[in-house]
Amino acid sequence: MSVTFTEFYPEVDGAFTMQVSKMLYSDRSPYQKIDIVESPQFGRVLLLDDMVMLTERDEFIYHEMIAHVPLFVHPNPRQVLVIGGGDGGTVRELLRHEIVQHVDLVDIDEMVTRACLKYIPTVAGKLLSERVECKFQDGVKYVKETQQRYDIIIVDSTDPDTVGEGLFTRQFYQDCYRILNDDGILVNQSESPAWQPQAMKSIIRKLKSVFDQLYFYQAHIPTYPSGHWAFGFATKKYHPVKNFRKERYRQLNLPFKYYNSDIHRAAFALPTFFREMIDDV
Ligand code: AG3
Repeated sequence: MSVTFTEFYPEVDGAFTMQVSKMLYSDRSPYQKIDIVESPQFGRVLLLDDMVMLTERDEFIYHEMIAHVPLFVHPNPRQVLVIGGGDGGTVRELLRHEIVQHVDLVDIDEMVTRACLKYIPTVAGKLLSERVECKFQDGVKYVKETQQRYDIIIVDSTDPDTVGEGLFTRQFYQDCYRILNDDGILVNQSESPAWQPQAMKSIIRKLKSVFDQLYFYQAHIPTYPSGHWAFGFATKKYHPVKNFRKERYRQLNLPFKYYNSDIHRAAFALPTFFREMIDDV
């Protein structure tokens, strides 16, 4: 007998199925259903409301791309805010840069972090670092009320039709703009341009109306819907490619598995249908 997990993709009436060898954790928080399973091919897998958030096999792609792209553009990224990202993967990548002094992680669901620390420590372990403060509260409220200022904000959320809904609103982006320094950068996970054009367009419209400059970049993440994934790169000042910090990149010489200087540039080269979506809005 074989046990499987299936994520359904309502946008395309399709699905992705993987074999599961063990159920490690299953619970319901006040916000969502949380499962961690083990799969022979994908390693440990975090599911929220039956959607794949990460697999040990390919999480490096998403986490390297959401973290290193803005970090290698900002000249002096000292204070970083992560909204969502309670699994810790984004924080792990951020901390590889010594220049980052402090990371605030604001995630509404402490149970996700507890479960990941226990069952996926390869991803979550760095949340215990001294350079990190975890604040388990609503990110929407946090950005509205905080007096802190940040160089970079990374929105590492779930899909828009979940507990993460508020992280896709114009008001939220406005509050992020307010708490970013004058040369700040916001990066957010922006769903799949291939299969979620409506969600994508709504993100484009709102970010465009708030930020001075807006760009998108993409990565290939096999275990997310369609595998074609986008990130918004909204800035007050810097250009994602012209302001790439080549020197710091060379000096740090970090071993990456997906990210590199060619990918940094190439990720901003978009297919025509995606470019048109951005231009048309
Ligand atoms: N956050 C984005 C996951 C979106 C995946 N959507 C889906 N499977 N329907 C990932 C969190 C990792 N830190």
